[in-house]
Amino acid sequence: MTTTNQALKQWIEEVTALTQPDTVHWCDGSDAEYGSLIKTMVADGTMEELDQKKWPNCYYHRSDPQDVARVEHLTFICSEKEEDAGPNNNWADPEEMKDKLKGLFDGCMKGRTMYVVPYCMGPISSPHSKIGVEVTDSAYVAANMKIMTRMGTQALEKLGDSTDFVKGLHSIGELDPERRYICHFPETREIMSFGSGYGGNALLGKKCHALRIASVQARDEGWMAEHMLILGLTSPEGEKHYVCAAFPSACGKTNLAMIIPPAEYKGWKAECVGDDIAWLRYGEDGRLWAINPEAGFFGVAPGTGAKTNPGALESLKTNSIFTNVAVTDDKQPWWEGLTDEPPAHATDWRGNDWTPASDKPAAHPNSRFTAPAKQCPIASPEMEAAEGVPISAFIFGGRRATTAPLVYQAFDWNHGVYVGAMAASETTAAATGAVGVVRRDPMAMKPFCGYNFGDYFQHWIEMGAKSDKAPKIFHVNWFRKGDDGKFLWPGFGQNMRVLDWILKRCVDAGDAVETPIGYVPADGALNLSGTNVDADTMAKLMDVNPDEWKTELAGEKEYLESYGDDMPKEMWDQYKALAERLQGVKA
Ligand code: GTP
Ligand code: SPV
Ligand code: MN
Repeated sequence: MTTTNQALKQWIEEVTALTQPDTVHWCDGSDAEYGSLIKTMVADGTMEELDQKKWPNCYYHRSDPQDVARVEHLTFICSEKEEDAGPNNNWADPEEMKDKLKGLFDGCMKGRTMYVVPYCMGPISSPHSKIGVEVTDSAYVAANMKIMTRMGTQALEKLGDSTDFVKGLHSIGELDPERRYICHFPETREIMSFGSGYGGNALLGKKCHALRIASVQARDEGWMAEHMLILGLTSPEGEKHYVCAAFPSACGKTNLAMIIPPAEYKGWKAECVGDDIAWLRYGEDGRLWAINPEAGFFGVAPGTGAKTNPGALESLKTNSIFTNVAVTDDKQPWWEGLTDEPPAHATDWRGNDWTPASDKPAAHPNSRFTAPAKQCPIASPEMEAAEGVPISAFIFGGRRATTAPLVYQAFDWNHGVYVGAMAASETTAAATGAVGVVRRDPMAMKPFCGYNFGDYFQHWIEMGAKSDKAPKIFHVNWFRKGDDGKFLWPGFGQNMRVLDWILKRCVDAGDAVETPIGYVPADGALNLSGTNVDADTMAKLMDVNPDEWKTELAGEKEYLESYGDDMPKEMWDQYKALAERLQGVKA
C-alpha cells in the first residue's frame, strides 16, 4: 500500500528519516490486517487472547501502570501566540517545542515497525468529515484506530491528492512519564505525541484531532467541534428529536447515549448516534446538524453492567479490545459493576492476584473497552448520514455533589452559553491527578479546547446569533448527593424522565417555573411515577441553595476575571444579570 499523494509521501519520508523504523507498514484497514496485528501482539505479549467462545475476537491489553489516563499537565497547545492558547491550556512556543520533540523522536522507532494509519473522522460519504494520518510505532494504537475510525484505504481514497489532512506523529517512546508530551500545533494542524500509549494521549483521531485541532478549525470555518454525545429519541406518537449532551470525562455520556427508557416509557425509542464527540454545523433549514466523527466507543468499563448500560454491554461482546480491566481465571474480562457477584479470583489490571477480599479494585477506574459503534443494539442508522442529524437541545452537565439542581433550562441562547461556560464538575480518573476536586469545565471542554476559552465563548455566542432555530440549552446534574453521601437521583435509565421534560420544552410544552438560575420543572411536570423519588428528595434535588449559590457566584466572577480582556462582554452581562436575580433569593 502506498499513495500518489505527494504531500503525504513527503511527510512520511521525513518522519521515517527522523524516527528510523525497521519497517514501514501502511494500514489498509482490512479485517485481515487487523487479524495479523492482533496475532503479532498476542505473540509478543502486548495482547492476551480472551475466551474466544464467549468473547469472539476480543482481546485484552494491560498498559504500563504509569500510563493509564490522559495527562493534562503534559498536554500543550503550541499556537504561535501564547494568548491564542489561553489560560485554559498549557502553552509552549511551537519552534522550541518542535526542537525538543525532534530530539525525542530522533531514532525512536529503531527496531520497531512504523504504522502509517490514514483515518477519516466522520462518515466517508460526508462532506464535513476530515482526514488525518497517524504515524505510530504501536500496533495497539493501530488496532484501536481501526475500531475507532474509518481507517485505511477508504480514508486514503477520500483524501486523494489533497493536502488537507491532519498530521499526527506518535511514538510510545520508552513510556517514561518524564519524557511524555502531547502537543498540538493548531495553525499547521499537526499533532506530536510522545511517551504514552493510552487513550486520548495516543489514539490521535479522538481528542487531539477531533476536539483540539478541530475546535480551532471549526472556529475558523464557522462550525463547532464539541465533547458531546448525540442521542435520538422518538415518542410513541412518532415525534423524533435529537439532543447533544456535554458532560466531562467519565460523567455519563456513553451511558446517556445508550439510554434504555424505563417501563413507564413504553413505546419510546432511543437511538445512539455518538457517545463522545459531535461536529455541528448549520443546515440550509437553519437548524444545527451533528455528525459523530468516530466509528467506535472508547468507553469507561467500571460501572458498565446489565442494569446500568445493557446497550454498551451488547456492543462490547465481540470484536472488542479491553484495556486495564481484570481477567478471570477462565479468560473473561471483568470489572467492578459488570456482575453483581465478583469472581472468586481474578488477575487485576496490574497483573496481580485479586480476590473480593482485596483492598484494591480489580479493574483500574479508567479501564476501557474499545468497541465498534455499529455493534450497539440501538445504533442509529444516521451514524452514517452525510449531513448528520438536526439537534433540538444542548444539555450541559457535571458531577456535583451540591449546588447544581437536577435540571434547569437557560432563558435564552446567551444565557445557555453562560450556563455551559460556568459548568463545574468533580475531576475523575479519566485524567491523572486528584479525583473528586470541583473545577470549572466549560462545555466539558476544559482539557480539549485547542484555543482560548474567551474566544471559544465568543464563537458560541456568534453561532447562536446565526439562526433563530438554534438548540434550546439545559443543564443537568445526575450526581447531587444527600446528607448521607448517597446520590439523590437514581440516574441511568431514569434520566429519561428529565429528557422527557427537556423534549417537551423544545416544543414549547412542559410546565416550568422561573428561578434565578433558569426555568425548572413546575410541580408535577417531571414524570416520577414508578420511581422511589419522593417529594422531599425532589425538593433536595431541585434546591437552589442561597449560600451555595453565593459561593458559586463568587467562583464564577473569579473565573471570568481570570480571562481578562479575552472574556466576552456578553458573559459579564450574564454574570451581572444572574447576580441581580440571586439578590432576590431569600436566605
Ligand atoms: P468519557 O468516555 O471519559 O468521556 O466518559 P463518559 O462521559 O462517556 O462517562 P460514562 O457514561 O462512561 O460514565 C462514567 C461513569 O459514570 C460510569 O462509572 C457510570 O456508571 C457512571 N454514570 C453514568 N451515568 C450515571 C448516572 O446517571 N448516575 C450515576 N450515579 N452514575 C452514572
Ligand atoms: C475522555 O477522557 O473524555 C475520554 C477518554 O473519552 S480519552 O480517549 O482517553 O480521552
Ligand atoms: Mn470523552
